[in-house]
Amino acid sequence: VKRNQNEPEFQQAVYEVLESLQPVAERRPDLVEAGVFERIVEPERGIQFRVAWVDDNGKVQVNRGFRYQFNSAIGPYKGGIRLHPSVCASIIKFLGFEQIFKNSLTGLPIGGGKGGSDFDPKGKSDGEVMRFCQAFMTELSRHIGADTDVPAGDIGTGAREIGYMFGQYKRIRNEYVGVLTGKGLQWGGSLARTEATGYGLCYLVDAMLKDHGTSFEGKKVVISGSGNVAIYATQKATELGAKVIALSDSNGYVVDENGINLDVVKEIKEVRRGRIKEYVEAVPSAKYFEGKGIWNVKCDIALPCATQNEINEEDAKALVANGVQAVGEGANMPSTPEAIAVFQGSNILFAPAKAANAGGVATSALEMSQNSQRLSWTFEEVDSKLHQIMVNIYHNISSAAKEYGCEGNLVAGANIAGFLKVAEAMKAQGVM
Ligand code: AKG
Repeated sequence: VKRNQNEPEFQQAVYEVLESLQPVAERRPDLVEAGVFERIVEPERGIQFRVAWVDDNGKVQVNRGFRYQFNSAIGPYKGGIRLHPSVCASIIKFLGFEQIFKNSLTGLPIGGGKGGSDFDPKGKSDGEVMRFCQAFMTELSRHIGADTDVPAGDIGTGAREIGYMFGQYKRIRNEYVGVLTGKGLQWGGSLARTEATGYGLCYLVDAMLKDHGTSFEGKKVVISGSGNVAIYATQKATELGAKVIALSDSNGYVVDENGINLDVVKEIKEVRRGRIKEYVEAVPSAKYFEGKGIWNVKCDIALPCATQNEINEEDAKALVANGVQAVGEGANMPSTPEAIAVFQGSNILFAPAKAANAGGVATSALEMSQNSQRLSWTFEEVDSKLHQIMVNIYHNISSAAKEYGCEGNLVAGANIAGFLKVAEAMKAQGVM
């Protein structure tokens, strides 16, 4: 604890995991003896570096870059790059730590890592974004590789940023390899990667609902965020028979009781790079509300897809009071520990992020496989593998919870199932 005093997000993530691993420590003294619990909370390597670039006015700008290579016991480090002004060591370490368990749950051979920078792409020109990405990759390229560490997108890093980073890696290393995922379809990307996190979230929540004799059919859904995860969760939930009635961004939220029109959202977010309040210009019957408050909108299913700690205790109580039946986390760690306690004390179905949003990284691993084969699979092939992976994750975490005496607690189930695979590998590979 002393070691990470100024890292509250990282401590929060570690506490949650270690708490649920208590029954594993009791049943597996061999893992305790192998020091797995102490070792897994310490990143194998953390890199912090200066990213200097020149803005459109000719002024030198300096940002801070990070890559935490957390755990490589079951495969090359894998995880996204977050570009957001809030990025600091604590946030990248919490994300990298969570990534270990999430990646393990996919059943695919990927270790855990995460990177980012406090650079804010909002309001920057294409040229500025390109110069930043090139400067960022100039340093990062020394530390990553197709068999070493394979970054991808996250908040603030989409197809455009991955393109500039891939171009710079190729220029520096003179290698055309699958060193990043989330690439464009013409240059090594996988079909369905864009949709994967949002689709995967709905596939897992659907499996959870079905296991409890219900489904998305006829349900009202509130989704926070309006980025990639939120957009494709909206699409899949709608396809599965639900009506998505609200989306948000960091300024406010929009409520459309007729069901969100995704074409309008895609035009705003993907083409104009605008704000969600612009939705009401195209759909005047919808309402826009400034500020936080989306969790007061009455719904059957809530899918937080914005960012960490976006649902606090009060928000969770409001959701429960309004009769929410299920919550599935599309963002990383969107519920505070107090909010999770409210959900777990209320008998609602709760799917934690490590399991629920694993579809993105799972499909990234499928992109890596296609790159290694130098082949591209069809959309249907990738989507059906993704679907199967998400259903398997649900059943694995649900069984792990049962086996370790906490039936129905999917937070514990995800942590236990994700941990065991990595822990066995760490023990087998010796102390390091
Ligand atoms: C996440 O799952 O949060 C990621 O950052 C995964 C990104 C990827 O490697 O596809």
